[in-house]
Parts: sequence; C-alpha cells; structure tokens
Amino acid sequence: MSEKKPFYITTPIYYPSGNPHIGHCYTTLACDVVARMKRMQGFDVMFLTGTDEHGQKIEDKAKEAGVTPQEYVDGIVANFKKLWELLGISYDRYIRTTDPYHVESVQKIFKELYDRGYIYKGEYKGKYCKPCESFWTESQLVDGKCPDCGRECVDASEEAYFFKLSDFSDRLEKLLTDEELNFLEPKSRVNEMINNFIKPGLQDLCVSRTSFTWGVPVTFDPGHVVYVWIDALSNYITALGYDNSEYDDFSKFWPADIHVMAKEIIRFHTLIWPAMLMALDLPLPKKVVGHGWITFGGGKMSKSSGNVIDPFVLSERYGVDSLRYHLLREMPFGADAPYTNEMMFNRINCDLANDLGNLVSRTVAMAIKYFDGTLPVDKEFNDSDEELLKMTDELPSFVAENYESLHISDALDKIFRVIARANKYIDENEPWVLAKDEAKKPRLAAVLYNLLDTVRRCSILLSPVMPHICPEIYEQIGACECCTKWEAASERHALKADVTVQKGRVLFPRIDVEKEIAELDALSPKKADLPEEPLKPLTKFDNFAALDLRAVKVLSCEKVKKSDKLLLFKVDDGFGERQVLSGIAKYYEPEDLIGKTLAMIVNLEPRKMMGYESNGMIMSVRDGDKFRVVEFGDDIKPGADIS
Ligand code: ME8
Repeated sequence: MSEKKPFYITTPIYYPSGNPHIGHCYTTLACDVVARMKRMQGFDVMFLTGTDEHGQKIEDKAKEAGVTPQEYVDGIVANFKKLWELLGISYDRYIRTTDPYHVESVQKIFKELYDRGYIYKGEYKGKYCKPCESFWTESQLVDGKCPDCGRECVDASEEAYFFKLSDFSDRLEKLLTDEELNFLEPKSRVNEMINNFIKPGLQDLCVSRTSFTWGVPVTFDPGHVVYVWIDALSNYITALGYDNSEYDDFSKFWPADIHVMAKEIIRFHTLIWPAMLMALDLPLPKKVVGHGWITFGGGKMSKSSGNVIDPFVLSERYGVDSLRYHLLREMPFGADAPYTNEMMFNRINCDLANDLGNLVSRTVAMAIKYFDGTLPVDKEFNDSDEELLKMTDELPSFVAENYESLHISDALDKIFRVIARANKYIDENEPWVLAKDEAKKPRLAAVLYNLLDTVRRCSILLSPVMPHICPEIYEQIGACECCTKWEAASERHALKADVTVQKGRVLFPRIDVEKEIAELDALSPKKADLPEEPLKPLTKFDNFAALDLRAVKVLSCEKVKKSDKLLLFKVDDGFGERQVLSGIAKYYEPEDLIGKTLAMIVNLEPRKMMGYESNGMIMSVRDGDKFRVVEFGDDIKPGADIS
C-alpha cells in the first residue's frame, strides 16, 4: 500500500456552450502547477477537471446547431480535451456531468436531500416568456422584456423543488469567519459573501425545473430535471465514486484540499456547496480559492485587429511554456489582469529570452569556451558568492507556499529576481577577465558552477509552470535526475563537481513584437472586413426544409403610424392575400415597393407588432448599415417556391 499523502485539487467544471478560451486556461493551468508541485513533493495527487453539460443554454445551442444536446457537447468537450493535452495539463480525471455514473449519483444525492427534509416542493415564480418557454429573473430582463426575443414577459409560476439554503446561514457564517480554517481566499471575498448574501438573508434555492428537459431527471417526480448547481457541484464527490461504483476514491481524497475558480462562482462554492455537504453530513472542502478575471480589452474577448487570442494559435507560435508562464505570471492574486498579445510578447522577451534564456546560454557557452564543457573539480568559492546563494536558499519554501496558495505570480516574481541577480553576478565577476589569467581558473570555475547550480535550483522550482522547457535546461546544464527533484532545490551545490554542459537550442527565441503583431493581424480578418454576424454552426438539412420560402408580390405598402421602423404590407403569396410587417421603413419609400416581387418566409408563426399581426418575414440582405429587400424580376410568379 502506498503511504503517500493524498492531495485533491479541482477546477470548476466548465460549460461546453462554446470552445475553451484563455480564461479557462488560466484556472486549469493554476491547478496544474499545484498538482505538479504536489506530485514532486511526493503527494498522491488527484487533479480533477471536467465539463458541466446540462441546462437550457446547451439545449438551445444544440437546437440552433440542429444537433442533439449530446452531440453538441461531445464536439466541444473534444476541443477542451485537445487544448488541455496541448497545454500539458496533467489532470488525473475528467468528469462530464453527462457521464452515466454522475447522473446516477446526482439522482441519489437529490433523493437523499429530499428524504432528509432539505429539499421540498414549492412554486417557482418568475418572469416568463411564452414564445421562448423560458423563465427569467428580473435582473435578466432587458428593458423589462425577454433578453432573447425582446417580447413582453408575464408573471408566472411553475412547480419546483427547493433546497433549504436558509437553514444553514449560521453555520455558513461561522465557516466563513473562522480565522483558523481560512476557508475562503482571498479574504476580501469573505465580507462580500457575508454582507451581500448571508446578512440580507439566504433565500432557498430552486433546484429543479420543468421548463426544459436537458438535465438529470428527478427520479421520484417525472417531468422535473435537477437544476444546475446540485448537478454541477456534486461533481467534486461523484468523480471520486460517491454514491456510485465507477470509482473508489472517496474515502481517500475527500475532503478536497482546494477548489479553484474565478470570483463569479465563489458564492456557489462557499454557500451552496458547503450547505449541501452539511445537509448530507459530509466533511467540507478545506479551501476555496477565487482568482480574478483575465480581461480582454474592455472585458470581453474579441477577435479585433492584433489580438488573436486563440490559445491553440498562441501556443503553437510562441511555445506552450511561454504561454503558460505569461498567463500565470501576469495574474496577481485575487485581482483582474488584462490580456494583450503585446504584453505577452514583452513578457517573453524580457523574462524568458533576456533573463532566463540568456543566463542559461551565456553560462553554458562560457563553460564550453573556458573549460571545454566540463568544469574542473578545483574551485575557489568566496564570500562574495553568498548573496546569490542566500537568495536562492530562500526560494524553495517561499515558492512552495505561494504556489499552493495560488499566489503563483508572486512565486514567479521571486524566482525571476534570483535569475536577475544571477545575471548581475556574471557582470560583477567578469568571467571573461578571470579567463585571461591561468591562476584565476579555480575562481572562474566556481563562478560558472554557482551560476549553473542557481539555474538548476530555479529550474526545479519553475518546472511546474514550464514542464516542457525545464528538462531541456537540465540537459544543457548537465543536471542529472537526482539533482532535479523538488527537495534538491533546497540543496546548495548538488550539481556534480565536474559537471559537463551541453550546448542546446535557443530556449526562448526573441519575438519581434511589431512583426508578430502584424502577422497575427494578417491571420485574422480585419474587423472591418468581417461580416457583422459570425457564421452560425452547421444545421441539419431538415431545419432548412421546414421553412417555406416563396416569391410574393407586393399589393400594398404603407408606413405604420408611430413607428419609424415598420412597413405594413399586403402581399399575394400565390394562394391568397396576407399581411406582413417588415422593419425596413428607414430604407424604402412604401410606394417604391408596391408591385415588386420579393422573397419571403411564409410559414413563420404569426407575431404581433404595434398592434398588427405579421404573417411571415420579408427577406432582406445587409448592405453596410442598410438593408435591401431580396427581389425578383416580373417573370417570377407569386407563390413560386425558393430552395
Ligand atoms: O461557471 N478569467 O462554468 P464556466 C479567468 N459550469 N477565469 C475565467 C475566465 C476569465 N476571463 N473565463 C472563465 C461555470 N474562467 C460552471 C461552473 S463548477 C461546479 C460549475 C474560468 O464555463 C474561471 O475558473 O462559465 C471561471 O470560474 C470558470 O472558468 C467559469 O466557467
């Protein structure tokens, strides 16, 4: 039996409603660093990530794409996994909430909570959009209307199950304020949870819905599916085999050591999740850490000029470890950090090419030049070496602590201070001057040895962040396996006294910032050249075939009073007359359209606008900031079908 201590770390399970982006990369990389370090420290690590695949949004996206929800998520999940592989994410387990074992466990957990009296049946009240069949909260409405279709919503209610979150207020407040436990970091978030949520009074949480079907069915009440958080949060225990026979790791790894996420879902992890566990009589996770957001020019990621931020493209062009380093270095603990390609290029040039890359290549080159690659055993160390060595001695405990508490940027900052100090040490000792005097060869050997050994120690500590490059550095500086283990970072002079170096490739080629920005620009279509709407995903032929598209002849056309947008048409559809509205009043005088033969979708459900019923949709095409109707010559008869 292994005597290793267990260590369990998790990312959120991401929504596969779109492809993974740099933001998802940050959390996953941060967890990867901790997982890699803990493995090096001899822990038995379980690093869990995955995808949260149920819900209305996925159901809608799949419908839009004309595929089943399962087909839709399968496609996106494949991209998540591809990206994690490319970035070298060393996860041990990947959970999908559509995995049958998870579904089974969630059903049992839901039932258990119900049997224990923590889930009860009630009425969910909200704003309901009938055509969209969707409930919205007040805050989701846009100008008081449905955020999807812009139509009026009505007060409505549906039968739903609720979780008694309100029962747990006192225990949650205690948990969050217990100084010794230090349950939530950063601390600033504790007050936010207490003042914004606990103090105003926790509301019971709606945990089932009947208005959509893409979810885990409630076993004892057909028609209800488990709504979002009970399904999603349970992943942290179902993935270990809680209430299922897929895995048998629950007793070993639960409670989790750290749940990592960004700030917007701290609330769910520090209120709902502990309350669920309390209700189930299970131990609570040891720590929840919420980092800031990576922001992209004004907060939103965009493909605008010069800012292609597809992680696949970036890691292929500039190296996986450079991307890993940049993201982890740039995000100060708890705060937001903007992302731009320019910042990444400057960071790579400054820290990686100039400081680390140069230190390695200069030191190796000097060892080759002055000693044919193998340092002599005879060395002369002196007191002036102490400052560099002492600074390096302080690193391992600082780095370990800061990696583990997700202050990764602080840890990297400290490592790079030592690297900068080592570069200064070269300038102070002027090896090229020492080399001119045969009597100073032992001193020269000591200087180069100190440098190589500092590179070794720093590289061990950097290896969780740059797992692909560090082994290359070990090779160049002649570090054997035993002196690159985690503990060896604390040891001075663990390199062999007669170490042999090897010239290797340039580890971090300098980036010509302007040229690269121009090339990335060329890779992405300019904003002005892009169609306003991106292409929609593929859809089934049947979706197209369901539309009835016809040529129609305009019989009459007039402006709708009090509307500067709408024109009211009577058209001949070949079978009779029908009334239709179109929002093109800004672009046409009504009389110009009378007598024209236009393209129209004739089988859309009727819709009322400004008091008139519209039966179909006249098709028009965007022309800059205008719209033009799609029209045919007089030879096309009304009713002719368009395919
Ligand atoms: O919230 N900066 O899924 P999600 C930093 N399924 N981190 C970011 C980020 C950004 N710009 N964008 C995303 C969900 N993230 C739920 C979670 S857990 C039981 C259920 C990361 O796909 C960050 O970790 O919206 C954030 O918390 C998470 O992705 C949100 O992922």
